[in-house]
Amino acid sequence: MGVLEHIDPEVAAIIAREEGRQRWGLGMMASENHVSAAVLEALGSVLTNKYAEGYPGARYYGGCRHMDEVESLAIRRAKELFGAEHANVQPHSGADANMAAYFALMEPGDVALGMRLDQGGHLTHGHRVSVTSKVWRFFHYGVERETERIDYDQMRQLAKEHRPKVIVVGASSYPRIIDFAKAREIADEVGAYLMVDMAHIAGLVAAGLHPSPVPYAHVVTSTTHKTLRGPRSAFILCRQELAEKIDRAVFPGLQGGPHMHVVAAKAVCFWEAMQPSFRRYQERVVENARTLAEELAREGLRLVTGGTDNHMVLVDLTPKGITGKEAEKALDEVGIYCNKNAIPYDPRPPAVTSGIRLGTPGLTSRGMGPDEMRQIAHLIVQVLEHMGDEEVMDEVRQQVRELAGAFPLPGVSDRAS
Ligand code: DSN
Repeated sequence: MGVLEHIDPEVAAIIAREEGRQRWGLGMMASENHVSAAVLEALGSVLTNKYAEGYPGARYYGGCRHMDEVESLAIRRAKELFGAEHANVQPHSGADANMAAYFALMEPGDVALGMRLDQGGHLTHGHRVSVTSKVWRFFHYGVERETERIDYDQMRQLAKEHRPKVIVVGASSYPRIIDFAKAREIADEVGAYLMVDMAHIAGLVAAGLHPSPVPYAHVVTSTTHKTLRGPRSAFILCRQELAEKIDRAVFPGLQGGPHMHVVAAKAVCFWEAMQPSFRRYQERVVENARTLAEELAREGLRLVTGGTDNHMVLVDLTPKGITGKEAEKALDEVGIYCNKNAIPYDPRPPAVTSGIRLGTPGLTSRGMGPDEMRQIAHLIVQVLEHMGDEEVMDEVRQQVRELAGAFPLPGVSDRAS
C-alpha cells in the first residue's frame, strides 16, 4: 500500500481505477503508449521541486547544478539519438514546441503552409480554431482523393502561390511514409523553412524504421510520449544556426520554468530509445500494425490508403453505415480504446467523423504480437457488426479482459486492480 492511499484516498482511488482500466483493456490510441518503470520513477522524483528558468550554465535561480547535469544529459542524448546539431528539451508539450518553432522562424502575420487537420494534419498546423491561425496566415495542402496520400503537387503549387515563410510537414493521422526530401525540395524552391512535426513517428525515426526528417528539415518538433514511449512532453531539434532563436523562443519567449522531473524522464526515454531492444520493439510495432491492417481488411473493413507503413491504421466506416463516434463508444464499452477520426474528404463534422484511428505502440509495449493482433481485429469487427447486441458485447468484453490480463502493464507492479 502506498503513501497516497493514506494521505488522499480519493485521488489514490482514481489513479487505481485508471490503472485498472489500462490493465484490463486494450489501449489502441495511436498517440499513446505505456512507459517504463524508470520513466515513471524520474517523473515522480524530487526534481519537480526545483525552479530552473534559463538553460544549463545560465539560470535565473541558485541551486541548479543538478538541473544543469540532467538537462545537459537529455540534450546530449537527444542529439545523439537523432543525429541533430542542437536540441531543446524544455517544451512542455507538442503544441508548445510548435508554437516556439513558429515564433523562432516567423514574425506575426507571416504566411505558412501546413497539412489540413481533416486530412491528417494537426490543430497546431494552422487550423482555424487554433491560435496558430490567429498569429500566422496558414494555407493548407491535403491528400489526393484517389490514393489518399500526401499531394506533393498541391504542396508545391500552394507554396508557389502563397510564398510561405514556413512549410510544416508531419501528421497525426497519416498511415504512410512521409517524403521529407521532396518537402525540402519544395521549401527550397520558394525559399521557405521546412519544419517537420514528427510527434507520431519519433520512435520509428529513432529506430531507423521511418526516414529521418533531421537531414532535411531546418527545425524538427516532436512529442516524447507516442511511439517514442517517454513522458508526456516534447522537444525541438534544429540546425546550429537556428539554435539561439529556438532556445529564446522556448524560454523566455513562451514558457517559464522547465519541468525538470519531466526533463529527467525525457533523458531516460532517450537512453531507452538507444538500446537495441528499442529497435526490436519498433519493428514489432510496425509488424503488428501491418498484421492488424491485413486482418481488418480481410474481415471486410475499408482502410484509408489501403493499409499502413507505420504504427497506425485508419478505418473508413462509411461502408458499414456507422459513424466514428458510434464505433468509438461501442469499442470503449468492451474495453478497446481508440478514437473517432476524420477520414480524407469526410462529410461528417469532427465530433462525429466517419472513421476510427487504431495504433499498436501500447499493445506492443505490453508484449503482444501478430497473433494477438489477428484476435483483436476479429474482436473489433465483431463489435462493429453487432452494435447494440448485448450478448455479443458481453462475449467480446470477456475476451478483451482475458487477453489484456495475460499481458502485464509495463511500468507498474502486477497488483490486481
Ligand atoms: N492529440 C494527438 C493525437 O492523438 O494524435 C496529437 O497531438
